[in-house]
Amino acid sequence: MLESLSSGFQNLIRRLGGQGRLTEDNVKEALREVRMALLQADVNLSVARDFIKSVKGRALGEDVISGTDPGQMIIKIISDELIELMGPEAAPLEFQDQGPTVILMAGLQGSGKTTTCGKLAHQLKKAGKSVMLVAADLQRPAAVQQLQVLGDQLEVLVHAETGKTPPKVCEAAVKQATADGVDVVILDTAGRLHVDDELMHEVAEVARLTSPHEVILVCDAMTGQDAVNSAKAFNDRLELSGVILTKLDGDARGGAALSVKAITGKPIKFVGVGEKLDKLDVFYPERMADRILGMGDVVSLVEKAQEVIDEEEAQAQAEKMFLGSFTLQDFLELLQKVRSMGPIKDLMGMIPGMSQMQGLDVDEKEFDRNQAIIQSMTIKERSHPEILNVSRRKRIGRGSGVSLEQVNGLLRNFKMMKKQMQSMKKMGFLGNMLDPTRSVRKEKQKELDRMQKMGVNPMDLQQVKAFKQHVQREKARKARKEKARQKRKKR
Ligand SMILES: Nc1nc2c(ncn2[C@@H]2O[C@H](COP(=O)(O)OP(=O)(O)OP(=O)(O)O)[C@@H](O)[C@H]2O)c(=O)[nH]1
Ligand SMILES: [Mg+2]
Repeated sequence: MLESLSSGFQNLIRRLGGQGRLTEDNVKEALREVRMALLQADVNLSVARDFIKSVKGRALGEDVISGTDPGQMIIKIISDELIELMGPEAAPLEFQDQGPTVILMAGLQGSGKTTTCGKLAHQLKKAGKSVMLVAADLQRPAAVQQLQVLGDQLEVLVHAETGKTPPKVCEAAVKQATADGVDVVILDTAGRLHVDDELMHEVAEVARLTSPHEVILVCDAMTGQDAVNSAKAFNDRLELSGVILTKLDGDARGGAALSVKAITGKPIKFVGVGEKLDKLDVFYPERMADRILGMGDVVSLVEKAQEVIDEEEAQAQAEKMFLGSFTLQDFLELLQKVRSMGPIKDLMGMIPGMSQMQGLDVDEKEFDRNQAIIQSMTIKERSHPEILNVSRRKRIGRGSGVSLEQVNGLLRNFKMMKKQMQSMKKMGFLGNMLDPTRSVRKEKQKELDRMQKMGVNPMDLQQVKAFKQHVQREKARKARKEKARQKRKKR
C-alpha cells in the first residue's frame, strides 16, 4: 500500500539526516525531493504546487528546535501538511437518533460499491446496529444476486424488487425500514463506465426520493487521477458527504488518497484494503501520514494488539518502545502476538522500520526465523544485546539453525527499529503515540493542553522537562497542603 510514495519520502528523510541547520539550500533540496515524490505519486498538479508552497513557507519561517535536526524538522512539517491535506480529522459516519440513517453509495462501474456496502454492513452489524441493504442496481442482471449473496453471508436483510425503477425501489425500501425500525439503510446503486447524464440523473433521483444522510462516493484508488476527476464530477452534481477509497491495498502511488480531499473538499471516510469483508478501515489522516513517511502505524498496531492482549500490557509495550527500554524479549513477544493476529503482511507495515527493511514480500518463514533466533538467546542476552559478541552470535545461529549473517541481520534490524522509535519520540509524535490506550491518551492530551496554555513547546525537550518539574512541585505542594488539612481535621 502506497509503497512508491512512501519510498520517495524515505529517500528524502535519508538524505536530510544528519545535517546541522535548516538553510535555504537544504530546504530547497528537500522541496525538490518532495515535489518529485508527489509527482511520481500522480498527485494532482495544483495540489502538489500548493503543498510545496505551504511546506516552504513553514520551513523557512521556523527555527530548528533543539533536540531535533533539520531533516526531522522538515519531516515534521511535511507530516503536518500531509495530515492537513488528507484531513485533518477523521470523518466518521453520522447516525440519526430517530429513524433509519440512510447511506447512498454511488460510483463508477467496478469501483467496489457492492463490496463496500457489504463491508459497511458487516461493521455496522458488529457494532450492534440493524442494517438493510438495498439492491438499487438494476443495470446488471447479476447485481441483485451479488448483493443477496452478501446479505446471506452476513445475515443482513436485503431489499430487492423487480418491476420498479431504482429510485422507486429505494424509496420503498426506506419506507419499509422506517416501519421496521431498522437502524441503517445502505443503498447500492448502479455504476457506469463513465460519468454520464443518465447515471447522474438516476442517482440524483434516488437522492431526491430518499433524502440520504450520507452520500458516499466509492472510488477505486488504483485509478489515480481518474478517480479524483470522477469524484469532482460526482461532487458537482450530487452533494457528497464523503468518499470511500477502495483497493488501496493495490495502490502503490497514492495520488488519489492525497488529492481527493483537496479537489472535492469532501473527506475520505473509509479505505478498502482488500477484497474480504473485514477489509474496510476508518481513514485516519494522521496514521496515513505516518505510514507514508515510513514511521509505521504504531497506533493501529497497538490497537490491534489490544484485541489480543489487555490494555495495560499494551500500554506498557508502547511505553517501552518509546522510552528506549524495549528489549529483544519485548520484540519476541511482539512478534508472537503479531503472529497470532492474522496475516503478517497486513501487520508488518505497521511496525516502525519493518516496512522498509522487509521489502513488501513478507516471508512468514523469515518471521518465524526471527522468533527462533531470539528464542535461542539467554534472557540476559535478550535485554542486553550489546553483550552479543561473535561467539555468542555463532552459538545462537547454531541453536536456531540459521547463519551468522542472519543473526546479525536480525540484530541490525532491531537496532534500527529502536532508533526509529527514538527519533519518533524526539520529533514530538508524543501526543498520540506514547500513550496509545485511550485513557492514557486523554491524560496526555490534558497535559499537552496545559503545556500549550503555559506556552510550553512540546517539542522542546528542555521546556518539557521544566514543565514536568513544575507539575511535580505543584503536586507535592498540594499533597503537603492536603496532609496539613487532614492533620487539622484530626485535632
Ligand atoms: N483488492 C481489493 N479489491 C476490492 C476492494 N473493494 C472491491 N474490490 C474488488 O473490486 C471488484 C469490483 O467490486 P464490486 O463491489 O462488484 O464493484 P461495484 O462498484 O459494485 O461494480 P458495479 O456494480 O459493476 O458497478 C471486485 O472484484 C471486488 O472484490 C478492495 O478494497 N481491495
Ligand atoms: Mg455493484
